[in-house]
Amino acid sequence: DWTSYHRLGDAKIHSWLDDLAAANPDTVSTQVVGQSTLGKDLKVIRINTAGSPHKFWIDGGIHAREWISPATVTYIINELVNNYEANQELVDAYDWYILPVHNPDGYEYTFTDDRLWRKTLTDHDSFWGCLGADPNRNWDFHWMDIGASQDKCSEIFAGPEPFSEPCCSAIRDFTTELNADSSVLGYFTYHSYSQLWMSPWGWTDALPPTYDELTRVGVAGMNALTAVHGTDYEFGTSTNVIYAASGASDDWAYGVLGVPFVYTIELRDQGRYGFVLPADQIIPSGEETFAGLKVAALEMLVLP
Ligand code: 0X9
Ligand code: ZN
Repeated sequence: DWTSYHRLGDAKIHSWLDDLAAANPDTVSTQVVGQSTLGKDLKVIRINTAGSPHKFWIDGGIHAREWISPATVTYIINELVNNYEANQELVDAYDWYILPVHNPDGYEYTFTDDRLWRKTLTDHDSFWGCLGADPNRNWDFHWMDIGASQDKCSEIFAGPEPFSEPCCSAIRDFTTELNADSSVLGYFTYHSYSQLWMSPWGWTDALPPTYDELTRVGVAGMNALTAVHGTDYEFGTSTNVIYAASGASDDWAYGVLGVPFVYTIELRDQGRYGFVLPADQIIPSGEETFAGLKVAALEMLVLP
């Protein structure tokens, strides 16, 4: 349910995904697309109701402490699978691939050890004993250009080299295979917090080549999101609305993978609770985020 935040194992997120697949054997399946550093599964759920040629990638939980992200992504999955009648046009329009917890080691660590942990838990032999790398600085596109660090104790440690983090290289490989025929239209990655709907680029303040299209679809989605509960969002490129930071998954998905509609969405709130967002905001966040996704995803299919 969406009244509290859930762990990964033991009848929690992963087994819920498997239960959805078991209950909908013709349309829903799960697959383990790799393992984290500590051997936890990277579990992707696929929802394919109508054999659409257009694929859609969604991930959450790349940063461990951003609990509203996996919670909102599982809410989205539930809408797509268990509320099919109400959302049929959207569900049928894509072949969906959704990873609720991109950084499972870090996510579990925020329950057991450190609520505000951000990074992975890979041991990079830090002199000071610091663990992990920032999985959103580890992608091989302008890696370490800006807004990233080589200090192993930094919250934005980019890793010793690009794709040092197994949770990043596994998703690189999986999405590259998915997009071998250029069929992935959307790559949405959910973070928190700040209430921002961001397009590439995040490594430069220059606008990406298709910024007009990214804006048309992104602003349509954002307005639909705001319409649900009046939650204010801002649209723009990552560099222009927060800060320049390179080596993130969004710029890689747009610049290397070549997916046309790539967004990083920073969910609730604007800092009152920050990462420690009360669980009673999960459902409203899910409702509005799903409404935004729905409009954006359908808008993506409309030729400009
Ligand atoms: O810094 C990040 O990785 C993201 N913000 S967060 O507070 N969730 O850590 C923003 C990433 C935006 N994209 C790029 N800078 N490319
Ligand atoms: Zn984040």
